[in-house]
Amino acid sequence: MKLTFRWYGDGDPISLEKIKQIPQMSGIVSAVYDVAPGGIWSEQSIQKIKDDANKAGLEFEVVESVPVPEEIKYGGERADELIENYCENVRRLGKAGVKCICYNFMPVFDWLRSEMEHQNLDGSNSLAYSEAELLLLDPEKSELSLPGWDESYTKAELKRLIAIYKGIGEDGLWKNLERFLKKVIPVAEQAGVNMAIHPDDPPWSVFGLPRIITNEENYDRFLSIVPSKANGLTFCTGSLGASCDNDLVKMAKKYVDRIHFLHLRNIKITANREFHEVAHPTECGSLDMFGIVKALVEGGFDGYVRPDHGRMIWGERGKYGYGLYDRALGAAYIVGLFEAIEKMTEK
Ligand code: DNO
Repeated sequence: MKLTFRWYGDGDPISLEKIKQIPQMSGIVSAVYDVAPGGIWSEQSIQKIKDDANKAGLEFEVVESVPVPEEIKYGGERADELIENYCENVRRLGKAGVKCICYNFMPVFDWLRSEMEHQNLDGSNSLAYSEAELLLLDPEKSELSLPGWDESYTKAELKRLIAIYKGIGEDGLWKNLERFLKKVIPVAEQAGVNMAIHPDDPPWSVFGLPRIITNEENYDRFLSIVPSKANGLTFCTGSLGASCDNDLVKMAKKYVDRIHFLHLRNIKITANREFHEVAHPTECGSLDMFGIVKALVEGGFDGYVRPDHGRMIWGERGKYGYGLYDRALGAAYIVGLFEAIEKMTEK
């Protein structure tokens, strides 16, 4: 495996030098942040990320994300043109040495949470989700703003988009995903890039919006649309694990050949559809981190790994989920977990 760390570019308060000091850190996961979804990334911007990373002794082989514009997801008039732009980004990234592109196909919202600073007993805080609380914020009915999303859309835009997606439903979303994959995956193969779809977070429908990258049945369907290695997965334990119906150890074992990117984080499930994010080790939450990594190592996993969201600890303030300290602790835990399991399973 290769250990990586998400870096939000020049605006990220965490410097590349600090990231490099985390033991065994191989590279960054980043993106071009000043082009709107659907636009083409300039080769200079891509090269600059790579040069900055390399100067700090880090690689730049993973992009998270090349966002899929809404019009591709709902199948608007410009979908084909936007898919062509997407393909161009894949080509350019491949040319610059990127090996893995993470993306998602969630309508309107990416991750959803009801609280950004959930107070934990130890004085730290973390992101939390309570379905009951979130539903009170239904953008169609409420004037309150959604945590994390208040500036992304105007209320009118949001209502329009939600209505469109309700109209196309899951079937329409699958159809549009298929159209996207059939064009993008052959380009990725040519470019030497593995595409890695991120699961929906949380992995169920919210506010009546269709969500389809959610469970084993849908993974099977997704992977069979284009049965190519380049059509792969970002296995995000915290996203998939929010649903107790997902058996993550079983899924890790089953899909290991198509998992190119691993997001490791733990959550504590406190009730049905209610959880908060915790420190990475198995003991701290509801997910069997050891079992998941063991299944992957035994299956020959050789993709990229990153510690996912951390709590805010030691008084750190910063981008929710993406502070330095708890993600660095998570990285050290991940390295230990892999080292122990790899040495135990060596023939
Ligand atoms: C949140 C992340 C997601 C992820 C995208 C990938 O912190 O896990 O925003 O980057 O869903 O496209």
